Amino acid sequence: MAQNISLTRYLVEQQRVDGKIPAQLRLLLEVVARACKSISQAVNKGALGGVLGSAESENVQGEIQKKLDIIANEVLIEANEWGGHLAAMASEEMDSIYVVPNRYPQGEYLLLFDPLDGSSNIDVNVSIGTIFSVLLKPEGHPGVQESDFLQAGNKQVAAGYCVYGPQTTLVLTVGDGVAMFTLDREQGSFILTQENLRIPADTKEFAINMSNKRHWDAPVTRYIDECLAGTTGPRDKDFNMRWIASMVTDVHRILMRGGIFMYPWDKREPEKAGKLRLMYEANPMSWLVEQAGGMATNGRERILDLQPTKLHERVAVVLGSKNEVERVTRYHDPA
Ligand code: AHM
Ligand code: MG
Repeated sequence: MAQNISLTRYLVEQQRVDGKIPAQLRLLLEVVARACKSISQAVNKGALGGVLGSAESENVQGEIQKKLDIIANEVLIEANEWGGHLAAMASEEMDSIYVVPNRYPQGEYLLLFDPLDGSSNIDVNVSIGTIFSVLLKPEGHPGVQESDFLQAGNKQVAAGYCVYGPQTTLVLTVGDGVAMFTLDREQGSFILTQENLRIPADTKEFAINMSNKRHWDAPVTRYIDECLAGTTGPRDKDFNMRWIASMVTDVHRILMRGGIFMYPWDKREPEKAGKLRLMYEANPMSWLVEQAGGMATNGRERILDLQPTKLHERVAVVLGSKNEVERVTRYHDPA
């Protein structure tokens, strides 16, 4: 790999070589990356920047918002609204869509994001992140409405996330594999540090919130019990467990070294399909995982083929190393 390839150069070269990235999309991705740099700075300042703690407000899903949830949301909106590349945005932290104001030109893309994923980790200095997904606004009518966003994940034109951890790392796909960039704080730019990320098909590491075990459905309990039995059980190998409670960080680990991540449906709120959001979390992460050779289902179906019926829809998530995700999916629906 050539040395010191910035995100800008990477995107320009992708645009030039095979035309995969139209100019507006390139601008969009650069603007999102710039916003992530600002969020990273706010995260780094922590208590010194007065950004920790609760904002004492609730989002549309009834979750208490942290100050950083709101700051990250505002940073993403302010960075993206004026460039002419977007028609509208939707966020986990906003009740309804945000249409680009009339004073700015309207573009053809729709941007969706979870501005600060892993909110419960903000105040305890554990890695958190931003997740984003890009769609094209459907043609055929002027303006933009909420139904324009209700597209299956297989329609995404770009997806990625930025982890604010020991390093700030941006991971991106435009449907041609997965590339990773690390923020060089001295240069102030994201530098390409790995291309063509691959998730091994097999793994010995699972990620699930074990404290919910008594609420799970039988197939999930069966899978985890078999992992826990280790060399004395049917899997004939010992498993390791990790649960960071920031999906972005758990998925990043899986992209780096394999593993399986699950946030399944459970009996606590049976009317909800799952905890995680389809449009802001599951779809972008599922596409990244598939682009790296992994697999993502809701236990039964491929996540990317699910037709959303509402913006803040929730979904059960099983993703990561292909052979393990296949196994969990098989346990849900034995042939
Ligand atoms: P958030 O977007 O409000 O932070 O919620 C999503 C997070 C995921 O990042 C993580 O996998 C999960 O919620 C953790 O949930 P729990 O605290 O139930 O383990
Ligand atoms: Mg989240």
